[in-house]
Amino acid sequence: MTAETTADATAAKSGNAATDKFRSSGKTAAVAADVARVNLLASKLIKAANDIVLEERVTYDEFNALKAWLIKVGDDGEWPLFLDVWLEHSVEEVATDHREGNKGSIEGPYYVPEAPTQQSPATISMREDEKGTKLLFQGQVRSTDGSPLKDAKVELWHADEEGFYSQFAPGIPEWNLRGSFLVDSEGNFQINTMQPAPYQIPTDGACGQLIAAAGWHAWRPAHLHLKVSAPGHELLTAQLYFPGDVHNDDDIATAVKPELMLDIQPAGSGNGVQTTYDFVLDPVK
Ligand code: MBD
Ligand code: FE
Repeated sequence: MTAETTADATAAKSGNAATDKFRSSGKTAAVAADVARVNLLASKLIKAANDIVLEERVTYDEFNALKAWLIKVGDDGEWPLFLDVWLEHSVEEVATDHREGNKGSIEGPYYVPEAPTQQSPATISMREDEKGTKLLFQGQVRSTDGSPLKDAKVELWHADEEGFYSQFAPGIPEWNLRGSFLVDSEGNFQINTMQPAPYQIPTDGACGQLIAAAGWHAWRPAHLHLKVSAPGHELLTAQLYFPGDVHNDDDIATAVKPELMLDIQPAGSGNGVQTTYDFVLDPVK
């Protein structure tokens, strides 16, 4: 058998990897135990679905198509993808709308904790022949009062130039384009990486089937994923975007915000591009 490459990427492979990662994430322990809350939320969800059936006069054929599709979402391991693309943005909004510091965005299905840690300045782990435009990503982490956070950590993960994530597409080194970076004594970080490509969610699984059937598109604009943390501060989960990407205005995951747009400049080194973005974290109240 020959080694797998990204040409072997399928919805089921990335979906099942995302499902397995979620199962082992510890997040499943958060299942609500409060009967009143479950009653409220489950009743509202069921009522909303029934209202649609009555209002739109949904047929048995459509009901059965829904059943078949929901079964396929599970078979393809695409529940994390489906929920993160079409629902997480509202959950993120509720979770963070009290913040005075940085705007955040959704985590998405492809975060992996405990990436190798490096002291900034650093180069993220990548293949020797990693394709794409070199990107120097730098900035400072501060608290809402303006003080630099010297004990902050910047976790960065993103797709490669073909739009693939390590650990979710086959044939990519485990920690490729994933890293955890410790800032310097002034809260500054400098990370060398590669500019990611726009990302198309898998078209050959249940989510892709829905997108095609509904006449939508499957694209997210190119993005960097980040988790920025510091002692005594709320964890910031964010994404940053590149000006001019055609999908900045119609992200399938509704996760773009104007505050998350990068300012991309030619690199001082003469090779590639660079950008400076400062993060402001809210102290834990
Ligand atoms: C991604 O890369 C992503 O960031 C989200 C939110 C959903 C699917 C793929
Ligand atoms: Fe992503």
